Amino acid sequence: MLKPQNSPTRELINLDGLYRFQVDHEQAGIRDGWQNSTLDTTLEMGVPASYNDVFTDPAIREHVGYVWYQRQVRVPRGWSEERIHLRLDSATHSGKVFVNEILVAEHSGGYTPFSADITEHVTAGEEFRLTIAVNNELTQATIPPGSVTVLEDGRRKQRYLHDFYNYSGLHRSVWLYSTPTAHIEDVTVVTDFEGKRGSVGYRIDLVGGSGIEQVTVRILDADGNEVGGAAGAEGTAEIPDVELWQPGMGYLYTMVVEVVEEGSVVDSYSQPFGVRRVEVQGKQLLINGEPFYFTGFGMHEDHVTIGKGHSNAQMINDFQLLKWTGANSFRTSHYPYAEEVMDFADRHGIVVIDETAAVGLNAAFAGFFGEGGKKTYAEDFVNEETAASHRQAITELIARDKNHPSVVLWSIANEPDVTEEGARTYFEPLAALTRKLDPTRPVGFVNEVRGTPNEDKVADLFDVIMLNRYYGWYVHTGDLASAEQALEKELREWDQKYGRPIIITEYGADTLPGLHSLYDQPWSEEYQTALLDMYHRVFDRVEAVTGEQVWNFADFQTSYGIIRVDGNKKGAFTRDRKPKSAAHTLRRRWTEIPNRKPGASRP
Ligand code: GCB
Repeated sequence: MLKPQNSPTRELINLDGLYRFQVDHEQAGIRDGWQNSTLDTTLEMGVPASYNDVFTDPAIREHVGYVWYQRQVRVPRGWSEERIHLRLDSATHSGKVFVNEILVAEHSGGYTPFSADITEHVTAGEEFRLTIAVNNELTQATIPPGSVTVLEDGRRKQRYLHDFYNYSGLHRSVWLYSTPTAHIEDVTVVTDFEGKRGSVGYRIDLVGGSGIEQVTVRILDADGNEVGGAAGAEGTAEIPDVELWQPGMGYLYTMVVEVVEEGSVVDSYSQPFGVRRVEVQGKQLLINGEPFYFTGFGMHEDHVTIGKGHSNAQMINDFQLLKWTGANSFRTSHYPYAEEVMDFADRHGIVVIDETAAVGLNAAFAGFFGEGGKKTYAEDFVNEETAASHRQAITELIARDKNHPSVVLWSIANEPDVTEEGARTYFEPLAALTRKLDPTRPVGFVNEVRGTPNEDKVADLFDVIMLNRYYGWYVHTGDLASAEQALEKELREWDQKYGRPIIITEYGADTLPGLHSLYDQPWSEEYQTALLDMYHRVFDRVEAVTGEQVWNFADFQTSYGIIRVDGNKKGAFTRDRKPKSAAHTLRRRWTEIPNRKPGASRP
């Protein structure tokens, strides 16, 4: 799915800013057609942002159901010959979009974009009323799943089995844009290279034309010089003296796609891309033929006040801190991040493990909350409806992110149950779908502690082993010697059984900044550091470990719970991005080992 842009044939208007905002406490809005008139509210809300922490009223913060956003939008007067589209970069978790009284788009899945062609419903030069109803309910039919219960007093409660707060609203930008009638609908770029020669396979999908258009592509280097080109909707362009996209050096080319009809350009779109190759060979993940060692974090889109709202300034600050630690990568735990984040990673050579929002598909976590004995793959939990949403989540993630060179690996789920028989039936088709949609990147999922090499039923379906392990925290708490033995034993078992790359996608300890101890005392800054050091010793001994991503980059908000004190505190940075001691420890290690495992020989 193309990101909207200004081009010689397209115009783009950003619709962020203040919206009228109404919380649908009585669940009346859809029934009563709130889109048909001005919302009956004095509240206003900024877009993009989560609304939860913005207001003082707990009934808004914990609201389960629809909230409504509304504003007037004027269509530029010059757009009378154009197709006119609305695009929402996300609506968490589902959205209905109305132009005046008319429903023009509906989408579920809170972290991927959707759009509507609204040409028939608006007039160039005139205003329309844009109303967006956003629903934050999670059910067993959504990704991530959850359940809504109605309490005796009528309050509705949202339950979910993942460890981050259910921030809701319009977290990303809203756009109005124009395209010509015959226009480029999609661009797919697949790159490779041989020696100094780069090859750029491409496919252009067109819509709305007469079928007699011609397509040309021109490849521009980072300085804007034309270095290659091709004609036709599908083909391969060559770059003679190619500059590769490398970890730490995000060299980007631009593919300028033009649709020509009777000698004139009717549509033009510029797609940035990088030339690089990713493959798994034995126990290594290779980028451009060289073994890559991941350092970095599982992250969250999470900030004070704006929650999961995208902010360019916060994004730059987070990337600055990543760089300061020496990290070369991150995982988009546990959902696709804003496209601005992916573009930044492309430009700066940061390697990304790109994850769907399939988190919490695991009844064992309900046991953690006192509801033991449930099965995951069952009619009342992860069922065919969940699978359908999961297929949609994978499809939309790849459609959105396929052209990002920074993405080297798809993670199709975080910590699903992989011990029940049903896991294989569930995951086999999903792994196959991911490979079919993108044959060029390795595929994995992130495994939780109960899915040991003996218990796990699905690891062989994937290219890499990604493990979240909490030896020294949830098990062997405060006993790093036992934790060290247990960790090494398990990693060696994985290595022996599969001989595939192992990426440790989570390890860490909750830590209260300012708490110090001479002993191995959980929650102290010393313990967090000692635990990380212990993991690093083990990683350096086990050859198959090809990456370390600490949980988490920064402290983040969660739902209330007795094991969370104002959120999860496993950050190397506090929620307001101050370094804990651990951040300095990581910086010392990672700045010493850019992209390569300690002790690994250079080719
Ligand atoms: C995990 C989850 C992550 C949690 C983390 C924790 O395994 O993947 O979402 O936040 O553990 O801190 O418990």
